[in-house]
Amino acid sequence: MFSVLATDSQSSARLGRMDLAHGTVETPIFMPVGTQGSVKTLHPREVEELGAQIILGNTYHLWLRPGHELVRDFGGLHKFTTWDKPILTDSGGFQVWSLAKLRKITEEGVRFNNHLDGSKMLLTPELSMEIQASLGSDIAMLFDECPPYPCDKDYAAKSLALTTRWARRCKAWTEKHQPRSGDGVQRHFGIVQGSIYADLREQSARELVDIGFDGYAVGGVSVGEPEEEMFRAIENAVPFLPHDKPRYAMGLGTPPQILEMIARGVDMFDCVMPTRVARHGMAFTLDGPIQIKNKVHERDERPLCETSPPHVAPFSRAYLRHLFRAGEILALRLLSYHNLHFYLRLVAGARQAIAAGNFLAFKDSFIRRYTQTDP
Ligand code: PRF
Repeated sequence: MFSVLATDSQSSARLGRMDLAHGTVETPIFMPVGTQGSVKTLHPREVEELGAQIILGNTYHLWLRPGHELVRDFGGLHKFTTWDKPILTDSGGFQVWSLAKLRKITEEGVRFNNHLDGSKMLLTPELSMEIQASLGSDIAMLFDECPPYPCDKDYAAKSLALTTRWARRCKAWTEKHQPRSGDGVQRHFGIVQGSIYADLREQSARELVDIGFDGYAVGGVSVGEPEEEMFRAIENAVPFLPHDKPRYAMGLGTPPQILEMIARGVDMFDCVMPTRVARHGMAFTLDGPIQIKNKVHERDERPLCETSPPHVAPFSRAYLRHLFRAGEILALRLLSYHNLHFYLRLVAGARQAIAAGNFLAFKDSFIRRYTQTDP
């Protein structure tokens, strides 16, 4: 399902190809987030046009509304949304943690009051896999606990032991039910936890690899820890993950962080950042992010960025600023489109550089320009 096509001689970066039920994905890849079955503000054809190869959906949200059985009865998430390329679904534990009220973790699963109507619910490893099977995603994530930061070692160790026991239950469920995605099989990725503790990250990775999954994610990162801790968490997990399986860093990051993670051997990323900040007027450029609502752009004739896609390039910063200030929906759409294009172009550039054998030079020159402040 995954082949490494080239490895960088100066870093751990790799170029790969993932063959999934709904198509092929080239790695390193960025996955736009479509939590509710929609990449916010964009038409699925626009997301395709941007060159997105795989998007993300969320078990928690789609389970609560409209319900996984309804989606299943419509032929799965691909048919329901009209997105016919690969989809990865997150397992729900992390979203329960960040959105629901009165959560309680037990051996059985997570009990919580849902954030829509407050009703009491229980999400278990088996139910998470059942929901993801009904959604028919190409890749389903295992049900894990993402410990908060900071987190003492005792809690992190107990939490990771629970994540491993839940991983075994997820594996048992998928072996019994053999979930499918369209005409193919659904793939399942384990999630390495262990907070900031090197030995716990190693233990988590080894235990998951021992159970055996199609790919491995590093979770519990980008939860408020300093950036060096985040890089270290990846460095502590990657050596214990198989070379021939995809690696996914969940829920990050800034453009420089993505390149740093690729250099550390990560193949897949997802993040709400490009679309979320777009809706607040922030646009990514090769010279770093800009806030389009700022007065400096009032008479700025330039496009957002010299790499803006054809749909966005003709608009001046002044016009985009005006749209934001006037509360026009087009502003949110254009910045979302631009920012996703920026992220997808970034990983495409990384792939090209790995293939050409100059990834580190590409990374360093991108970061140098991106972080340079005006003289
Ligand atoms: N686990 C799951 N989803 C996630 C995370 C995690 O640890 C994170 C943490 N960065 C984002 N999304 N299941």
